Amino acid sequence: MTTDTPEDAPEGVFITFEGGEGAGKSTQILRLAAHLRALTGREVVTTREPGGTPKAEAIREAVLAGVAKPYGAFAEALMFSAARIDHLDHLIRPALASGAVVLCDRFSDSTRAYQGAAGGVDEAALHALERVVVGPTRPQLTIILDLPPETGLARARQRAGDGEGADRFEAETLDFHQRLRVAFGTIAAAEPDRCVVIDADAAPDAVEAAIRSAVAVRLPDLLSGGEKDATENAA
Ligand code: T5A
Repeated sequence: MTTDTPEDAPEGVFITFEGGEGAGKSTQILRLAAHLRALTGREVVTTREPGGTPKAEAIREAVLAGVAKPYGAFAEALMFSAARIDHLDHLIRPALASGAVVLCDRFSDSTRAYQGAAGGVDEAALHALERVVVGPTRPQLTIILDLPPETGLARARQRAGDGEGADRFEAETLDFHQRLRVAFGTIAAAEPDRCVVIDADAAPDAVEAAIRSAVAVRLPDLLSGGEKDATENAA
């Protein structure tokens, strides 16, 4: 597989969305994708973790059903990593190499937060794992949707409907979800150039507006390049 960008294609842009359960990531990814397509004319690929490819989706089904839980949080980190390797090799890197904008619902910060800070796996071990699995394919921008875990869990429950039970991580204690929130805040504070925290405890339109502003500020070339392309196309 080649990771070279074809000469006539713009550089790929990798944006990840992170946060606790029911933070609104899926909702906002679709909105940002539509906005970027309309504004830039670029190919925008939306995807998720765990998942995004058939093999990674198979791992998703198993992990969220709790299959790896008895083996402990490090084993779960390995499962998420196996899914991530396939996702990177077969979807994310090829899309970036073709010049697409890739919007990914969760990525390696979720492993740091869920299996690391909240799950108790040694930070150094996860750091080494991330270095091997992710390599140089790091997001240019990570949007962290922040809200009280009680609100996010209530949203997730409402969406799932009364008939369905919580998945492997939704079923964790409130304390676990509070540790997650702190963990995402710590990640953002440690990498302020990459991460932006958005208040997700607001109406969807307000969250969308805040995300658009963050993208405009953090990735000005993405939007100005799009306007230039649109002008060129119109000429
Ligand atoms: N995981 C994942 C790990 O432990 N380690 C890892 O390395 C990785 C990659 C994935 C699980 O795997 C764990 C984390 C997760 O527990 P999932 O089902 O994909 O499982 O879980 P989430 O990513 O949390 O996805 P959710 O679908 O639960 O949440 P979203 O995508 O953040 O929220 P969304 O957009 O689906 O919205 C949820 C509901 O709220 C409403 C929506 O309409 C929807 O009904 N909503 C709002 N309501 C009010 N105000 C707003 N602003 C709203 N925005 C959305």
